[in-house]
Amino acid sequence: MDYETIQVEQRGAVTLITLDRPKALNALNAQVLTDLLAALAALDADHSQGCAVLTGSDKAFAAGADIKEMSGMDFAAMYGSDHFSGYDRLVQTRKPVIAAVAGYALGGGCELAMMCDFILAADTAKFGQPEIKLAVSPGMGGSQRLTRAVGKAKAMEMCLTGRMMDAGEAERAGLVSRVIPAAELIDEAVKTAAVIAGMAPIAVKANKEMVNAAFETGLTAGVQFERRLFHGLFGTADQKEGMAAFVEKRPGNWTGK
Ligand code: CO8
Repeated sequence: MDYETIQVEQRGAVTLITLDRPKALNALNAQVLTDLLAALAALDADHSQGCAVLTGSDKAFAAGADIKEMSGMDFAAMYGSDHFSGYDRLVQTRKPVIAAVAGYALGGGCELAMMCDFILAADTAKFGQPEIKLAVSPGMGGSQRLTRAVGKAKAMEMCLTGRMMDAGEAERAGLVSRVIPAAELIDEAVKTAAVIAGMAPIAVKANKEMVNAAFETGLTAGVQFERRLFHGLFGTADQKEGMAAFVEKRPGNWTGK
């Protein structure tokens, strides 16, 4: 399939999606959303693919929502079209998506990275919610996801001042899982995605769903949800295979059933 604003490449069982609007530092316009939704729907539908990596360029993962596209819009246009609400569908992707962030991840770019299942950051990465400088605010979940990721103090400071966090600070604050030298970012992200793609597919979906549930539920309900999904995995052929393979000291051979 051809896309206008992204490049999609399959590397084994890993789908590598690269934002491709270099002249606008990968600013997110309506077409990017359309392309991303199509690429992630294709990922979910393709049994040969187990995990995606979403990345940008060396200079920018994405420098935010497209300010030029938004600047002329009024309340009726924004509210009437529920502008960018399609990103809610993006987070419903059932296979894991890893954000591999180098350079700027600002505004909607930071929010897009946080919609992924986890973030691997190059040592050049810079995260920020600078919308306040434009007299607006995060609008794709940043005020909520950043606060859950790094806590109120840092999230509030970043949203109110627009200051950026470098990769080291982002790792210490829990926004990213690991910092990687920029030159190795894509290879390391694809390697990590390949590890995930090599796991039993139903178990991958269940693990993703239960970790995400921690954001939506209280502890007792979350633990209960986890336990029920754990019980459910004992209804899969891959659970039998996985435990037999352990006992027989061999790799598991997954059927996705
Ligand atoms: N939108 C559109 N174009 C952009 C954007 C953007 N967010 N960011 C950069 N560009 C363009 C520039 O206009 C410039 O284009 P041109 O060459 O035609 O002038 C080109 O990219 C290169 O940018 P710079 O010359 O500015 O590059 P610098 O290296 O000097 O600076 C920065 C890099 C610091 C990243 C700078 O470009 C910048 O500050 N960009 C804007 C960052 C920002 O404010 N992001 C937040 C945008 S608002 C947002 O994301 C809201 C999200 C919620 C939306 C929800 C809707 C419901």
